Amino acid sequence: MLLNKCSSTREPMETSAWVLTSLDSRTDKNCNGKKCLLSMLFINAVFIIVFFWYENKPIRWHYESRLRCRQEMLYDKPQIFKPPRSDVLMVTPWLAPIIWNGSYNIDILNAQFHQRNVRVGITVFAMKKYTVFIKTFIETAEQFFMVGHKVNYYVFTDRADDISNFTLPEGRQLVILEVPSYKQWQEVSMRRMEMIRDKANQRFYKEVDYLVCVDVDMRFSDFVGVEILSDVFGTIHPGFYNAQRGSFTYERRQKSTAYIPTDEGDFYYAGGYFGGTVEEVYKLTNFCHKAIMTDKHNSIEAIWHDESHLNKYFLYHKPTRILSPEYLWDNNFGVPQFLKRRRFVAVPKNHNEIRNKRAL
Ligand code: 4GW
Ligand code: MN
Repeated sequence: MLLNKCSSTREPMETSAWVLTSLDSRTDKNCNGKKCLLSMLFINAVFIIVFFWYENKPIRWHYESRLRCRQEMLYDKPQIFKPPRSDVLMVTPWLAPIIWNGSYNIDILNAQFHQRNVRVGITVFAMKKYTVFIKTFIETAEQFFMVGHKVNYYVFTDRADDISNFTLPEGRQLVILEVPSYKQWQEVSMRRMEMIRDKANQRFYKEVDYLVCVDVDMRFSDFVGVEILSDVFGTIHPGFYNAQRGSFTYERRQKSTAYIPTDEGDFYYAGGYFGGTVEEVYKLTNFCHKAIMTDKHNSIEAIWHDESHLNKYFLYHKPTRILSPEYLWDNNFGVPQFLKRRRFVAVPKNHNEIRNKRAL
């Protein structure tokens, strides 16, 4: 029936008519066998090409809308016998992931965090002369930090006038928090715990979901995204990633609340990079501040100040995610083979100029 219809149809149906005629011609005694086979092959090829073109066209042309509508994403299947990195430790004995380049798919993570409409606060202290670091810090963060997500920069300072205005895109804002300064630099560093704790309790919990608490004398030089976010995270100090327990510069005097015996400890965490949910950061900073105050009362100051107390906290409240030294690097340590990215790097500072007594 179709054949009849096609035969009587003019140009538009010519191909189908030809196809069906060819199929039919298999029974035709006059049909040349080779010709018949070639036509069959040709038809198959056309079908295959059309099929793949049709299948792939919407993926390439409407990839984004498909992602949105069908929550679909194309990526390589994880391979059970092919870990993405075999040169570094990717999980702790308490099953917290250690974040290295190549160990995660940022598209999957971004989709998850966008679904939750996550807001991230980044706290930074620019007290006294350290306001000079703010410009580079924010400019590089705008390029690399949590790109595409909602971000609040919380800048704690005693010199609000020294902080220039930044034009930030929608969803990102700068909040200047004026706070009192302290005479001693050790106190400036340690009081960060108290100030973060207080603001977490007063306002951060209303404005953001996660907090990232970092040093200001730094620049972003590669992407830092939602892969770092977890209940509570710490960062491996770039000077101690391969050190023995005994050489970690933990507080070793029993008189201090930050004391850690030589046969304990997992990593040496950096004081200048931790974070988590607002609630977890509240718990962490509250713990450290109270410990700092107890030490003060007992006339002892931990060897590396707030960093010593942070290390004590993480020993008994294990982080749920750990950032590799990619997230906190100092070029004075060179560029070892395992370090595929340097995402957040110390800005060299002229200690005399930035820290001299008259400036404080
Ligand atoms: C010595 O004279 C000083 S001043 C040591 C730290 C100082 C300081 C630190 C300061 O005058 N103002 C200030 O805002 N800070 C904050 O504490 C700033 O956010 C800085 O990144 C953080 C830790 O100090 P740091 O970066 O100098 O510490 P390191 O050298 O261990 O990264
Ligand atoms: Mn620093």
